[in-house]
Amino acid sequence: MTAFPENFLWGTATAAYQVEGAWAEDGRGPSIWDTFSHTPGLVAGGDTGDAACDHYHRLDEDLGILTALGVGAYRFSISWPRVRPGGRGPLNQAGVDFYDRLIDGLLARDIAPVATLYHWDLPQELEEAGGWPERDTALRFAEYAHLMGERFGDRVRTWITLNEPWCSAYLGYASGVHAPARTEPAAALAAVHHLNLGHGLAVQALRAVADPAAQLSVTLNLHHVRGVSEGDADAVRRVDAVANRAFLGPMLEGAYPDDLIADTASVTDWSFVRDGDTATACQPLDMLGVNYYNPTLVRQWGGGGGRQSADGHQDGTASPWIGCEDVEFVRQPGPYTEMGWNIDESGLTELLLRLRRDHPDTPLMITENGAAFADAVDADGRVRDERRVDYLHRHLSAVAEAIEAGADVRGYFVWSLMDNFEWAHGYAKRFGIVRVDRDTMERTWKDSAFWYRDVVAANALPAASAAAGHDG
Ligand code: PNW
Repeated sequence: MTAFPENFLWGTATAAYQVEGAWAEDGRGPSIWDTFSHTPGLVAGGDTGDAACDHYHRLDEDLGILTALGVGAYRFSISWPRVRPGGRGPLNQAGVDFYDRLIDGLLARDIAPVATLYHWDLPQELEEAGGWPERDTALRFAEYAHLMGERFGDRVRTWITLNEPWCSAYLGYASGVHAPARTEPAAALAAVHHLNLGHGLAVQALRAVADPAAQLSVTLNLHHVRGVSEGDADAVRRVDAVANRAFLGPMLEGAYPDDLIADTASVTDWSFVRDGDTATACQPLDMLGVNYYNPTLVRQWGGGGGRQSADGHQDGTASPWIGCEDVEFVRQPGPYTEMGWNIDESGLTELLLRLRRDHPDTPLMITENGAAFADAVDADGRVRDERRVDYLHRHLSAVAEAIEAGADVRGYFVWSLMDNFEWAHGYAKRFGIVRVDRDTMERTWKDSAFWYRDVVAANALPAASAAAGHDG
């Protein structure tokens, strides 16, 4: 038995576009992900989020699942284009009503709502005005944060401004594998800045209107970067700068790292950063959200015959790794999940301890961790996902180890409550602890859901030998 601290917050996570569906109902406007998924060839299998998991219409059933899991918190995101179509102008009351029902439903069941304001679904009209590379998007985001704080700030006590701005900026605007599918490195760095600025402005807006006891936070997909050998320290430094310190610097320390500015000098002069912006980005935070899936392994590119961009981008397609042209991303030893991501929980312990060292006053929360597997379904419908149980067990042990060593980790959210729209991979990649039948939308608890319910109830991990336990 590995016990967790008293009051440790156990939860599951989802995001609006990945689960809600109802993409054109009740006044919702289009987002960049509707545009992306409706463009042939961009999402595997031609999948879209039009119906997703139909969560919009199955709210009560899904609240029932959360209740039965016994979780203390549920992390969801508010769809900006559902509550404020177009990103400007009046609120869409029907959209607001949906989140009222969700929040009130959670509170009635003693489940704390953890609301993410931006999980990648930028209103399409704001992209047409330039998107995150434009400063105006940060200002519109702050307005939206203010409006949400006014509506829900009496009941939501934990807010997350942005989910994984790394993905929004670099996958959206540099490699183009996410919406809005642009491949413009300079624009991606401008997006980095306006996401940082938007975060700071949103925190200010929420502080002004939300419950004074509210916990304000941001979720980053920090990369735990390792070099193949000691000689690869500069490669590690570059990747750490563009992936981690590009956000941690302004948000937690009020400045961009000098090495990041230098490494990217051939791409941009950073003139979009105005006086006072990084001070605005650096608002006191009550918590830092960390999403962790796997570590990153790099080495100095030594091929001599040319440069290599990034993992999966050796074929001349655009890289998300700006300023890392001399870095080679090394395929790591397995085992792997269905995403091709290697399973190595030691990176999570090390990452949490690095954060404790560098930012000792900032409490941490694991806002996502989980794994995609092609789960086998028995004839009787039982889903034996022992690899997911093993993955979760390993990573929770890694969290416990970090806590033991002094990291202030307040909670853990499994990604994901249910199988959902896995962005450019569509529905083929299943991260849920609850299975969703794509034809009937029926929800079925996987073995991992029963296992997680028991972990939550015990506030402790079972001994490793019992890791694959389940209900009959
Ligand atoms: C995160 N990468 O996305 C998101 O927050 C979730 O919405 C998503 O479903 C989950 O992780 C699983 O992918 C990521 O390429 C997407 O490094 C891509 C990357 C990382 C995180």
